[in-house]
Amino acid sequence: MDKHEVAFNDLIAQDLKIEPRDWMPEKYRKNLIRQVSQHAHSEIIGMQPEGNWLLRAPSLRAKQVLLAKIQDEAGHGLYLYSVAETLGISRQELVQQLHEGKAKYSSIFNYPTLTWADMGAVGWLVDGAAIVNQVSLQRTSYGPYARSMVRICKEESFHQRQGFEIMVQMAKGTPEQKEMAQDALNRFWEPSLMMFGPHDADSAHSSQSMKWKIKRESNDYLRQKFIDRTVPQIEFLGLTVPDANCKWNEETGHYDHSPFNWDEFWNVVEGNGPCNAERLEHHKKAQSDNAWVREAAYAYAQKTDISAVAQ
Ligand code: FAQ
Repeated sequence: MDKHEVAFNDLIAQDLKIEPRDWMPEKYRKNLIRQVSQHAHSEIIGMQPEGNWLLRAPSLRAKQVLLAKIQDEAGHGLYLYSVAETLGISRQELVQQLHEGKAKYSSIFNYPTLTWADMGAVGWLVDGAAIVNQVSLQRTSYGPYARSMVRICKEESFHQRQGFEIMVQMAKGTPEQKEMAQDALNRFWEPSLMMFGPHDADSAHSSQSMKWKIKRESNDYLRQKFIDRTVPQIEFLGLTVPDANCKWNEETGHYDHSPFNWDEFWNVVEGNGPCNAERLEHHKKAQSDNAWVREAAYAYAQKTDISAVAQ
């Protein structure tokens, strides 16, 4: 082991942060780019299912709140692309990997948002699941990633509350509204649990990522934490958990649940979910329609000699 590797291992062992100028193993760098870019793409692609409801929000207040939330997600994507750039990859390459299907984004965003109650379910469940995962990532070993998570978690917490507020309004509203809330929960429950990734036994990256402290908790641990925290909220709403086997287990101190449909998960991850093609096409079109903005910014930067501008 050379002295660089010893110093790197030492920083990890002491729970200190690895910073962009520190030496790091090539596999650590590549694995981080993979995870952070997947995270960034998720934030950006994740704007689409909610953007679908912006022009149909039921009040001006609801529209303002949803708009602010979606703009936050754009900000999260930008912080995370910047984190990935500190690892020596350009924004252009990251977007190209997404378009070529080499980089993934969260499976959850490949499901359609069919009713206004889905805006409640997305904020409450999807942002709720994202928070459980991201709170643990505040302690990730890569400094810029850990620091970006602090602000992101604060904002996700507002998103979770805005979603829960919609769910309360719907679940305590008319019978039809309550039915819509239940239907949204039914459709988003299992896909939200799958955001945490495959079972630990099938998680290709977990073992190495945990050793390097890129990941601080396992997929199954975080998924169970989310279930335990969310089932009482479902009960508060007067809704039914869409899983007959989801019952409190005195012995384990956790809620049991049915086995998940992993075939569906892998099918969506491999690009065959209900909205995969639509999401990617929309992103490619936006990228090409807006090319002139990047070109103009680049031309302006060259004229004014701002050498640090991203291409
Ligand atoms: N979807 O070995 P593992 C949000 C892939 S942010 C698609 O367990 P890892 C905010 C995985 O990439 C949501 N693919 O992987 C918001 C790997 O394939 P690869 C995003 C998945 O990395 C709300 C393979 O399966 N959050 O929602 C998924 O150790 C509302 C094997 O899996 C993050 O990205 C999946 N669900 O653990 C925005 C958090 N799960 O790359 C807008 C950061 C796994 O070898 C609106 N990421 N795969 O080709 C992580 O914590 C981790 O990457 C995990 C997966 C836990 C997601």
